[in-house]
Amino acid sequence: MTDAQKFLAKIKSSENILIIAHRLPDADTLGAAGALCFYIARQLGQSVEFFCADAIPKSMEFLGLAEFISRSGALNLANCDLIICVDSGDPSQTGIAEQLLARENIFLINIDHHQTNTFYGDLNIVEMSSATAEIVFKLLKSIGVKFTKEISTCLLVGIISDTTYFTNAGTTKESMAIASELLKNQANIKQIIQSTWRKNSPESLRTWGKILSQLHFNEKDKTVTAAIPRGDSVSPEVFEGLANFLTALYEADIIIVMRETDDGFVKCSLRTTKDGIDVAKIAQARGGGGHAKAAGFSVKGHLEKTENGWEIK
Ligand SMILES: [Mn+2]
Repeated sequence: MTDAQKFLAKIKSSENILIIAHRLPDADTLGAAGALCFYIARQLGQSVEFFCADAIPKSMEFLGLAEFISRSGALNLANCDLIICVDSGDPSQTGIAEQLLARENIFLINIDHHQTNTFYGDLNIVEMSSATAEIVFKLLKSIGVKFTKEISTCLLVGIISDTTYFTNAGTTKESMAIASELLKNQANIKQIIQSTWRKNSPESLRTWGKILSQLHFNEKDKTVTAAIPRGDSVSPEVFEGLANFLTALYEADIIIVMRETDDGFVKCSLRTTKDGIDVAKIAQARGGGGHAKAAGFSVKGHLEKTENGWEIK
């Protein structure tokens, strides 16, 4: 049996399926989850619920995941017999690791593309693709799913977002071919561009301006650091968006965007566009994870500006 056949057999033999996106959800985890929810509910007519420990950002509401969120609000794993985690490299990414690890008689399918994935599922469909949405596309295609407009839109937003509009190192001819096939199946590209790219407000650009004006470039080790002190609250989307934007700085080997959180941590997002540099390894050594060209970690501490740039003290 192939993974896709096992995946389909598990879905068909389960009564209550729970799809889980990672915390601080991005377009890939939501798109991959959305495509699975729409397929299971609309084409198989089975019961499916969606869970994310954090709220769906306003910009992603158009995907239509709200209808799959449990009405009771509370998460009770005892009610389900199959869990599918999407785009989560390890259980802690879901925000409910303890409950996942303590589960009994619930089959867990882990669908992900992070190189730091820990293979925590009973079935692990882990591939180094441009996006988890790309893996879900291949899975659904191999079992003959009809790519409706809503499924195609969900998968395309994941691919567009994780490839940063087909510009980063994760972009392949396969991700472009899949995107093209999704467009043929009526994926709503106009809505995707509007929701993910043309969404800046004067307020968010002023925040960017303030952060960019304090940008530090260390010529010796070719790192660029940007910092967002506590009190300058920015959404996770602005934070990741800024890190992606800074990859336009060709002189920098490594881009680091740091943000102080209210609970005494500094969240760091790492990017590189250079061959031979693997930021996932840097993040993993500090308890985080991610991809070779985009990764992140959190450490306890606060930010201080020194003559060497921003430092975590
Ligand atoms: Mn992803």
